[in-house]
Amino acid sequence: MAVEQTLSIIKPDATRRNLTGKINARLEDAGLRIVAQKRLHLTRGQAEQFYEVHKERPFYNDLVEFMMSGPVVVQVLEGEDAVALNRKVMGETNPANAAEGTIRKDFAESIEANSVHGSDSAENAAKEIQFFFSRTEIVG
Ligand code: IDP
Ligand code: MG
Repeated sequence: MAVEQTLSIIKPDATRRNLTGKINARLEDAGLRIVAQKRLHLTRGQAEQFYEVHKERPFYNDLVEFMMSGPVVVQVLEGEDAVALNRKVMGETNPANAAEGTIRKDFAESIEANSVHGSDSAENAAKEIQFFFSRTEIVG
């Protein structure tokens, strides 16, 4: 294990319900440090590009619309094994399959409106962090 950084997004379903603080508490309680954070409204271009890997999936267009439907909070999380740890704290994509005590189990509305994004590998984390943050915005 090593200290890693990962990209997290608090999605529009969660900002709409004023859950930013509750979700941040879950992340911090798990040992992740929020070393960068900003609230923004994704443009269509940003949402399309961020989820480009899913372009051929049937849910892509709806996902892009959903991610533009309200503000998001993008953040860089740092900690031991941060990529895998964040995925564990988030829970499965479909809240119906998510373990007890995970963010998605407790807060997600649906498989689409599932409250949080987290990078799925160290390689993708590096790309996704760069997509939203400059180096000077990340303060460890
Ligand atoms: P992940 O967020 O758990 O990594 P991915 O498979 O990468 O899941 O999917 C990206 C996002 O696309 C999900 O978080 C969710 O918002 C949405 N999504 C995934 N699968 C479905 C689906 O079957 N129907 C609708 N939306 C989906
Ligand atoms: Mg994913």
